[in-house]
Amino acid sequence: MRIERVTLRHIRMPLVHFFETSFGRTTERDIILVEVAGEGASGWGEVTAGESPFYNEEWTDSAWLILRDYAIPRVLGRDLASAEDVAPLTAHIRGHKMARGGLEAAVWDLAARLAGQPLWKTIGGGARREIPCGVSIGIQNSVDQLLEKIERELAAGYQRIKMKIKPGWDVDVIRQVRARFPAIKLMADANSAYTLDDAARLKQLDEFYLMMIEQPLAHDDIIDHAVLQAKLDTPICLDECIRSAHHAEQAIRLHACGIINIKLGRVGGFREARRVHDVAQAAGVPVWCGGMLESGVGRAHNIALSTLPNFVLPGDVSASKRYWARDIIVPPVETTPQGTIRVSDEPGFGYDLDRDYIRSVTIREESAG
Ligand code: OSB
Ligand code: MG
Repeated sequence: MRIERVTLRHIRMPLVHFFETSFGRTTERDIILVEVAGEGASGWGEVTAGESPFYNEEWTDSAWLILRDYAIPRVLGRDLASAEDVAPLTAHIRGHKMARGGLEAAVWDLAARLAGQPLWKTIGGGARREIPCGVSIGIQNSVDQLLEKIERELAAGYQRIKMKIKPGWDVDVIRQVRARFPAIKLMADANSAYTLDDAARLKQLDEFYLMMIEQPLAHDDIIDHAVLQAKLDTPICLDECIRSAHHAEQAIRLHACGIINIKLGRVGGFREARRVHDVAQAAGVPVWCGGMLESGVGRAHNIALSTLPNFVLPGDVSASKRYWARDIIVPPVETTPQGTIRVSDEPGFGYDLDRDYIRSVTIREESAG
C-alpha cells in the first residue's frame, strides 16, 4: 500500500450544546480531518485534539504543524506492508499522539477499503454486532438542568450516565442525582481536577456506589492514583494517564485503577489502542471507549474499536445528533432504543462522507504528495 497523497482539512463546527469539563467550556469544535490517498482509494482519519492544550498538551494548531512538518513526511511515498507500519514510522516524535493517531487511523481506513473490508475486521475486532453506549454529560449551569439532561438521555435508552465533576460541583450534586436516580449506572469524570489532599472528599463518593471515578488526579501521575485507589471502594478509571500499553501495564501493576478508558487519539492510533486493550484483557481489567467530541469520522473509528472483545463496558460513543445539527457523515451515527449502536458492514469506517458539507465547514486545507 503506497501512500501517494495526504490532505489535511481543518473544519470548524458549532456544538449543539456547550460541553463543560473541569478544564473549561467548549462551544465550537476545530477538527483536523486527514485524508490519505493511494492505490486509487482514500482513507480518512480524525485528529481528536481539543482547541486548547487543556485536556493534554495538544491542540488543533499544534497537530496541524506536527502532521505537516514531521508525521506526514515520514509516511508519504512509502510502500507500507500494513497499517501497522505507521506508528513505528512516527515513533521518533515525542508525544503529539493525537496528531500521529489521526494519520495512523486514516491509513487503517485506507487498508480496510483496499481490502474491501469493514474497518472493524481489519483491526481484528468483531466481537459484537452492537456496541453498548453511555453518555458523557458536562457540567451544567444548574443541578435542575443536569437532572433534566439525565432524564432525557435515559429516555433515549443510554445504558449509563457519566457526569463531569470538579471542586464545587461534586459531592452535593452527585447526592441529588442519586436521590433522583437510585438505580442507574452512574459514574463521574474529574479530568484531573483534584490532588491527594482531596482524598477525604473523594472518599465521600463511595456512598453513591458509582461504577467508577474517572481520572480524579493529575493527568500524568499514575503513582498518586495508586495511593488514592487504596483508600477508595469505588474503582478508579484512568483516562489521561494512559498514553501507551506500557502505561497500562504500570498502572495495573501498581493497582492504580480497576478500569481503563481507551481513546484512539490519546494512545496514538489503532495499533497502540489494541495493545492497551490486550494488556488490560490479560490482566482482567475491563475497558471502554472514550470520546473527544468527535465528528462522524472519529465516531465511526470509535465504533470499530469498540468491537474488540474487552470493550465490555458502555463507552462514551453516542449519537451524532447529541453534538451536531448536521454531521459530516451519512447517515449520522444513531442509537437503538436499547442504547446501542449497530456496527456497519460497509468497507472502511462504514459511513459515507458528506463532501459538500465538509467543503462548507473547511477553513484551511493543505495537501502533500
Ligand atoms: O475526559 O472523557 C473525557 C470530552 C472532551 C475532553 C475529555 C473528555 C470528554 C468527554 C466527552 O467526556 C466524551 C464524548 O462524548 O465525546
Ligand atoms: Mg475522561
